[in-house]
Amino acid sequence: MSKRILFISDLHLEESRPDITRTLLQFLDINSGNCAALYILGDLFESWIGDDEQSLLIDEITSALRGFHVAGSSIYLMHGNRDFLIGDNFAKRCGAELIEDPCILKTETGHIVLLHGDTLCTDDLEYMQFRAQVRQQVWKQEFLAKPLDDRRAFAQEARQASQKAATKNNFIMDVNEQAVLDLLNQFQENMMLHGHTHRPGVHELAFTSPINGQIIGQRIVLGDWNNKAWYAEAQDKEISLHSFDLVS
Ligand SMILES: [Mn+2]
Repeated sequence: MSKRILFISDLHLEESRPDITRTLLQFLDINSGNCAALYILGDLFESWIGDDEQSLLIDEITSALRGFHVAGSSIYLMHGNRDFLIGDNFAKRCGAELIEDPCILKTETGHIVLLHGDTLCTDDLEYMQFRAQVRQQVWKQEFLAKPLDDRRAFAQEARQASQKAATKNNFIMDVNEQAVLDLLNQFQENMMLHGHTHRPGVHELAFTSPINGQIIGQRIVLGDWNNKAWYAEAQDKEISLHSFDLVS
Protein backbone atom coordinates (compact mmCIF):
# COMPACT_ATOMS: atom_id res chain seq x y z
CA MET A 1 0.00 0.00 0.00
CA SER A 2 1.13 3.49 -0.89
CA LYS A 3 2.11 5.74 2.00
CA ARG A 4 0.21 8.70 0.59
CA ILE A 5 -2.08 10.43 3.05
CA LEU A 6 -4.90 12.58 1.71
CA PHE A 7 -6.76 15.41 3.43
CA ILE A 8 -10.05 17.02 2.46
CA SER A 9 -12.57 19.25 4.26
CA ASP A 10 -15.52 21.55 3.73
CA LEU A 11 -17.30 19.63 1.01
CA HIS A 12 -20.61 20.80 2.47
CA LEU A 13 -22.44 17.94 0.75
CA GLU A 14 -26.14 18.57 0.26
CA GLU A 15 -28.93 17.39 -2.05
CA SER A 16 -28.89 20.63 -4.04
CA ARG A 17 -25.23 20.15 -5.09
CA PRO A 18 -25.06 16.75 -6.83
CA ASP A 19 -21.93 18.00 -8.66
CA ILE A 20 -20.01 18.00 -5.37
CA THR A 21 -21.24 14.49 -4.53
CA ARG A 22 -20.18 13.28 -7.99
CA THR A 23 -16.77 14.91 -7.52
CA LEU A 24 -16.27 13.14 -4.19
CA LEU A 25 -17.28 9.79 -5.69
CA GLN A 26 -14.76 10.33 -8.50
CA PHE A 27 -12.06 11.42 -6.01
CA LEU A 28 -12.64 8.26 -3.95
CA ASP A 29 -12.61 6.13 -7.08
CA ILE A 30 -9.29 7.55 -8.33
CA ASN A 31 -7.61 7.14 -4.95
CA SER A 32 -9.16 3.83 -3.99
CA GLY A 33 -6.48 1.38 -2.83
CA ASN A 34 -3.90 4.03 -3.59
CA CYS A 35 -3.39 5.79 -0.26
CA ALA A 36 -2.77 4.75 3.33
CA ALA A 37 -5.37 7.09 4.77
CA LEU A 38 -7.95 9.75 4.04
CA TYR A 39 -8.54 12.48 6.61
CA ILE A 40 -11.84 14.34 6.35
CA LEU A 41 -11.29 17.43 8.48
CA GLY A 42 -14.84 18.57 9.06
CA ASP A 43 -17.91 19.82 7.23
CA LEU A 44 -18.21 16.80 4.99
CA PHE A 45 -21.92 17.62 5.13
CA GLU A 46 -23.63 21.00 4.96
CA SER A 47 -25.64 19.97 7.99
CA TRP A 48 -26.08 16.93 10.21
CA ILE A 49 -28.97 16.50 12.62
CA GLY A 50 -28.23 13.01 13.90
CA ASP A 51 -27.17 9.58 12.70
CA ASP A 52 -30.85 8.54 12.57
CA GLU A 53 -31.54 10.90 9.63
CA GLN A 54 -31.95 9.00 6.35
CA SER A 55 -31.55 10.16 2.76
CA LEU A 56 -30.31 8.92 -0.57
CA LEU A 57 -27.36 11.29 -0.26
CA ILE A 58 -26.35 9.81 3.10
CA ASP A 59 -26.71 6.26 1.70
CA GLU A 60 -24.61 7.14 -1.35
CA ILE A 61 -21.79 8.69 0.70
CA THR A 62 -21.86 5.91 3.30
CA SER A 63 -21.49 3.18 0.71
CA ALA A 64 -18.77 5.05 -1.24
CA LEU A 65 -16.70 5.62 1.92
CA ARG A 66 -17.21 2.02 3.01
CA GLY A 67 -16.01 0.81 -0.38
CA PHE A 68 -12.97 3.06 -0.13
CA HIS A 69 -12.21 1.67 3.32
CA VAL A 70 -12.67 -1.93 2.18
CA ALA A 71 -10.19 -1.27 -0.67
CA GLY A 72 -7.52 -0.77 1.98
CA SER A 73 -7.39 2.85 3.17
CA SER A 74 -8.12 4.09 6.68
CA ILE A 75 -10.67 6.87 6.91
CA TYR A 76 -10.53 9.42 9.72
CA LEU A 77 -13.43 11.75 10.26
CA MET A 78 -13.27 15.01 12.23
CA HIS A 79 -16.26 17.14 13.12
CA GLY A 80 -16.78 20.51 11.46
CA ASN A 81 -19.00 23.30 12.70
CA ARG A 82 -21.80 22.10 10.40
CA ASP A 83 -21.65 18.37 11.03
CA PHE A 84 -20.45 18.18 14.64
CA LEU A 85 -23.38 15.89 15.48
CA ILE A 86 -21.98 13.04 13.38
CA GLY A 87 -21.78 10.07 15.74
CA ASP A 88 -20.01 6.74 16.04
CA ASN A 89 -22.92 5.01 14.35
CA PHE A 90 -22.48 6.88 11.05
CA ALA A 91 -18.67 6.64 11.27
CA LYS A 92 -18.89 2.89 11.77
CA ARG A 93 -21.23 2.48 8.79
CA CYS A 94 -18.61 4.27 6.65
CA GLY A 95 -15.69 2.23 7.98
CA ALA A 96 -14.34 5.48 9.40
CA GLU A 97 -12.99 6.47 12.78
CA LEU A 98 -13.97 9.72 14.47
CA ILE A 99 -10.96 11.74 15.60
CA GLU A 100 -10.61 14.60 18.08
CA ASP A 101 -10.23 18.23 17.12
CA PRO A 102 -7.36 19.00 17.43
CA CYS A 103 -5.17 15.93 17.07
CA ILE A 104 -1.58 15.19 16.10
CA LEU A 105 -0.75 13.14 13.04
CA LYS A 106 2.73 11.64 12.96
CA THR A 107 3.96 11.32 9.38
CA GLU A 108 7.32 10.96 7.65
CA THR A 109 6.97 14.66 6.94
CA GLY A 110 6.84 15.42 10.63
CA HIS A 111 4.08 15.91 13.13
CA ILE A 112 1.05 17.82 11.92
CA VAL A 113 -1.60 19.42 14.11
CA LEU A 114 -4.93 18.63 12.45
CA LEU A 115 -8.06 20.61 13.19
CA HIS A 116 -11.20 21.83 11.50
CA GLY A 117 -10.19 25.46 12.02
CA ASP A 118 -13.22 27.13 13.56
CA THR A 119 -11.54 27.25 16.98
CA LEU A 120 -8.87 29.52 15.46
CA CYS A 121 -11.44 32.16 14.51
CA THR A 122 -11.42 33.66 17.99
CA ASP A 123 -12.29 37.17 16.75
CA ASP A 124 -15.80 35.96 15.93
CA LEU A 125 -17.06 36.19 19.50
CA GLU A 126 -20.66 35.50 18.56
CA TYR A 127 -19.70 32.21 16.91
CA MET A 128 -17.38 31.19 19.75
CA GLN A 129 -20.29 31.62 22.20
CA PHE A 130 -22.61 29.57 20.00
CA ARG A 131 -19.94 26.89 19.70
CA ALA A 132 -19.40 26.69 23.46
CA GLN A 133 -23.13 26.14 23.90
CA VAL A 134 -23.81 23.52 21.24
CA ARG A 135 -20.71 21.43 21.93
CA GLN A 136 -21.82 20.71 25.49
CA GLN A 137 -22.71 17.07 26.05
CA VAL A 138 -26.05 18.04 27.62
CA TRP A 139 -27.03 20.31 24.69
CA LYS A 140 -26.20 17.57 22.18
CA GLN A 141 -28.12 14.89 24.08
CA GLU A 142 -31.19 17.11 24.39
CA PHE A 143 -31.05 18.08 20.74
CA LEU A 144 -30.64 14.51 19.51
CA ALA A 145 -33.61 13.44 21.64
CA LYS A 146 -35.94 15.82 19.72
CA PRO A 147 -38.11 14.58 16.84
CA LEU A 148 -36.40 14.65 13.44
CA ASP A 149 -38.77 17.36 12.17
CA ASP A 150 -37.81 19.72 15.00
CA ARG A 151 -34.14 19.07 14.35
CA ARG A 152 -34.58 19.72 10.61
CA ALA A 153 -36.21 23.06 11.40
CA PHE A 154 -33.37 24.02 13.72
CA ALA A 155 -30.77 23.11 11.09
CA GLN A 156 -32.60 25.29 8.57
CA GLU A 157 -32.51 28.26 10.96
CA ALA A 158 -28.84 27.68 11.77
CA ARG A 159 -28.03 27.68 8.06
CA GLN A 160 -29.76 30.99 7.54
CA ALA A 161 -27.95 32.50 10.52
CA SER A 162 -24.67 31.21 9.15
CA GLN A 163 -25.35 32.70 5.71
CA LYS A 164 -26.03 36.02 7.39
CA ALA A 165 -22.80 35.66 9.37
CA ALA A 166 -20.89 35.21 6.12
CA THR A 167 -21.31 38.95 5.61
CA LYS A 168 -19.20 39.67 8.72
CA ASN A 169 -16.00 41.40 7.80
CA ASN A 170 -13.06 39.45 6.43
CA PHE A 171 -10.86 40.00 9.43
CA ILE A 172 -13.33 38.41 11.83
CA MET A 173 -13.94 35.38 9.60
CA ASP A 174 -10.26 34.45 9.25
CA VAL A 175 -8.01 32.78 11.82
CA ASN A 176 -6.53 34.80 14.64
CA GLU A 177 -2.73 34.65 14.25
CA GLN A 178 -2.16 34.43 18.00
CA ALA A 179 -4.60 31.50 18.26
CA VAL A 180 -2.53 29.70 15.60
CA LEU A 181 0.75 30.24 17.47
CA ASP A 182 -0.82 29.39 20.84
CA LEU A 183 -2.01 26.04 19.52
CA LEU A 184 1.36 25.20 17.92
CA ASN A 185 3.16 26.18 21.13
CA GLN A 186 0.75 24.15 23.21
CA PHE A 187 1.67 21.02 21.25
CA GLN A 188 5.28 22.13 20.64
CA GLU A 189 4.82 21.52 16.94
CA ASN A 190 5.48 23.66 13.88
CA MET A 191 3.03 22.36 11.30
CA MET A 192 -0.74 22.77 11.10
CA LEU A 193 -3.39 21.69 8.61
CA HIS A 194 -7.00 22.85 8.70
CA GLY A 195 -9.97 23.97 6.65
CA HIS A 196 -13.08 25.95 7.60
CA THR A 197 -12.05 29.46 6.48
CA HIS A 198 -12.47 28.67 2.77
CA ARG A 199 -9.16 30.47 2.18
CA PRO A 200 -6.92 27.75 0.76
CA GLY A 201 -3.22 28.44 0.96
CA VAL A 202 0.17 27.51 2.35
CA HIS A 203 1.43 29.99 4.93
CA GLU A 204 5.03 30.04 6.13
CA LEU A 205 5.29 30.76 9.86
CA ALA A 206 8.18 32.17 11.85
CA PHE A 207 7.63 32.42 15.58
CA THR A 208 9.27 32.07 18.95
CA SER A 209 8.32 29.11 21.06
CA PRO A 210 8.71 29.68 24.83
CA ILE A 211 10.31 26.24 25.05
CA ASN A 212 12.09 25.68 21.75
CA GLY A 213 13.07 29.20 20.65
CA GLN A 214 12.93 30.31 17.02
CA ILE A 215 10.63 28.09 14.96
CA ILE A 216 9.98 27.97 11.25
CA GLY A 217 6.69 26.33 10.45
CA GLN A 218 3.80 26.01 8.08
CA ARG A 219 0.03 26.40 8.14
CA ILE A 220 -1.76 24.67 5.30
CA VAL A 221 -5.38 25.60 4.68
CA LEU A 222 -7.66 23.32 2.68
CA GLY A 223 -10.19 24.91 0.35
CA ASP A 224 -13.93 24.29 0.33
CA TRP A 225 -15.55 22.32 -2.49
CA ASN A 226 -17.66 24.92 -4.21
CA ASN A 227 -16.15 26.35 -7.38
CA LYS A 228 -13.33 23.80 -7.25
CA ALA A 229 -12.38 20.76 -5.21
CA TRP A 230 -9.33 20.84 -2.94
CA TYR A 231 -7.15 18.28 -1.20
CA ALA A 232 -3.77 18.12 0.46
CA GLU A 233 -1.41 15.21 0.09
CA ALA A 234 1.43 14.09 2.37
CA GLN A 235 3.98 11.97 0.56
CA ASP A 236 7.76 11.67 0.35
CA LYS A 237 8.30 14.06 3.25
CA GLU A 238 6.32 16.82 1.61
CA ILE A 239 2.83 18.18 1.96
CA SER A 240 1.25 19.75 -1.07
CA LEU A 241 -2.08 21.46 -1.72
CA HIS A 242 -4.04 20.76 -4.90
CA SER A 243 -7.26 21.83 -6.57
CA PHE A 244 -9.21 20.38 -9.48
CA ASP A 245 -12.43 21.05 -11.34
CA LEU A 246 -15.75 19.71 -10.08
CA VAL A 247 -17.39 16.96 -12.12
CA SER A 248 -20.21 18.68 -13.95
MN1 LIG B 1 -16.48 24.94 8.80
